[in-house]
Amino acid sequence: MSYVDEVIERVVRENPNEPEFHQAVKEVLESLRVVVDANEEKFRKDALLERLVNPERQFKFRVPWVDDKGQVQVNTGYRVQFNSAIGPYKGGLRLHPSVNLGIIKFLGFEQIFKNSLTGLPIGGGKGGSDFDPKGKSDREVMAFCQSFMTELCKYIGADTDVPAGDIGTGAREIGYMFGQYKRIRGVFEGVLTGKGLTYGGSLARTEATGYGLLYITQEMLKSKGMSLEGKTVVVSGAGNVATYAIQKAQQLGAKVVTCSDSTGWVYDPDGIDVAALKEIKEVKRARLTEYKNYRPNSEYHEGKGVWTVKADIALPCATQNELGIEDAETLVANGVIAVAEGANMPTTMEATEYLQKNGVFFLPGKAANAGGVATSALEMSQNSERLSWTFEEVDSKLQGIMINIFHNLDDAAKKYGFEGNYVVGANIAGFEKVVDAMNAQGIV
Ligand code: NDP
Ligand code: 2IT
Repeated sequence: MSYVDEVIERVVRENPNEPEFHQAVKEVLESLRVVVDANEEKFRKDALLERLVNPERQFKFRVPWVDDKGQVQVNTGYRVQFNSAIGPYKGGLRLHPSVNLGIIKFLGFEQIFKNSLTGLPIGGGKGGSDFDPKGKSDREVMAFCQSFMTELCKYIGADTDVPAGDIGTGAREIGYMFGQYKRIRGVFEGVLTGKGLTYGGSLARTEATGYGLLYITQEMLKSKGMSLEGKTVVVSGAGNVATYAIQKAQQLGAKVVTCSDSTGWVYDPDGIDVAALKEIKEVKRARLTEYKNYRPNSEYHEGKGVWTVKADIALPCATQNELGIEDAETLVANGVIAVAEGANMPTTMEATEYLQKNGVFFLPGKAANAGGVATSALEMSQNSERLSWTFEEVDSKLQGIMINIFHNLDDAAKKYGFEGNYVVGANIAGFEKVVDAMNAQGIV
């Protein structure tokens, strides 16, 4: 059996009930076959892949807090410090009822390669909790965040591990967590990114993931002699990534006709109104059912459906495995040109392969959504030098980073004989730097 197959089998055996983690590992290791097979004995002797798929350490902890009725609630907190070969652990905190260790491990594993692709010195990590911020009062969210940080603060620090936002963790949650960290540890340092602008946050971090997604999509289209101008785009999600992806797509001349949340989706033939979306989601924290009040010409539908709308470009920006084989078939039948992942692993492996086989340009999340973490790393730089850069300065660095990422994937894919396969390109390009650093640092 090949070394890659042995390691995949071992991951499945040793990490039962973690299907998302298995999926992420399989996707990466399948792509690396061409690199590993060429030097199999050395990789096997060094147990390089076993070291890559086993987190350096992981924490699981109790998070007790008191709700508004005086009832004590208990959630579970996680932080997985996956790989620090190229820098301090870096990655978001997800607050969603579906969170479990397997989900955090899949996200942490992806983060290793994503962070490497940014070209910046950040290792891979991820954390979160099964706490659901939806429907909670501000006081309840604060109580949870303070309790969560009371434990997490023992394991993180500006030079050790720097968490940030993800699903359910936005500016409000980061603020409460930062306040508690500072109170307990007594240091004002860049221990979290995505901070408010008055206490060390970076301009353009809020926009960065969505903007970066469009910068790399634009660069890919440019390499094919195309552009976003005049294209119809379907987006899923209505959170941080989706909102700013829609905004930048519109600025670049495309028309975005859909968005969605976990209960339903919106079709707006005139193009999504970003101001309305922000007011509903960022200010009112309400459901998309409200969108029709702002745009009478739009349609609201319960359940899933954005991939049934005919479009040139599809941008999944909600959550993992939200675009399956049937969705891929519909998109292809409707003539989609490109799919770029704003979310982490939103496309199933079967759907990805189908899209690629049918000539759809496919940009994987670890490259396409890397603008968020890249800008987090720029926030860390600003915190270290105790300066704040202008919006234009950060945004132009972000553009440069995304353009570079595209060419790195493209070159890596070509070099190994997989021209146009950006999944293979991303995994190999991300892996090469991490492996080089791991080899240089010995068996640790
Ligand atoms: P938000 O919490 O801001 O928004 C998430 C959106 O996705 C909401 O509209 C939410 O709907 C929807 N959603 C979440 N879970 C589900 C689900 N299980 N089923 C259907 N819809 C769902 O999160 P972000 O925008 O920050 O994150 C979106 C994706 O992008 C995630 O995969 C995240 O890991 C990834 N990402 C985020 C980055 C960032 O900087 N924030 C950076 C890189 C990747 P509802 O409100 O109804 O739950
Ligand atoms: O998935 C991701 O890259 C994020 N949620 C952002 C991580 C970060 O540290 O900014």
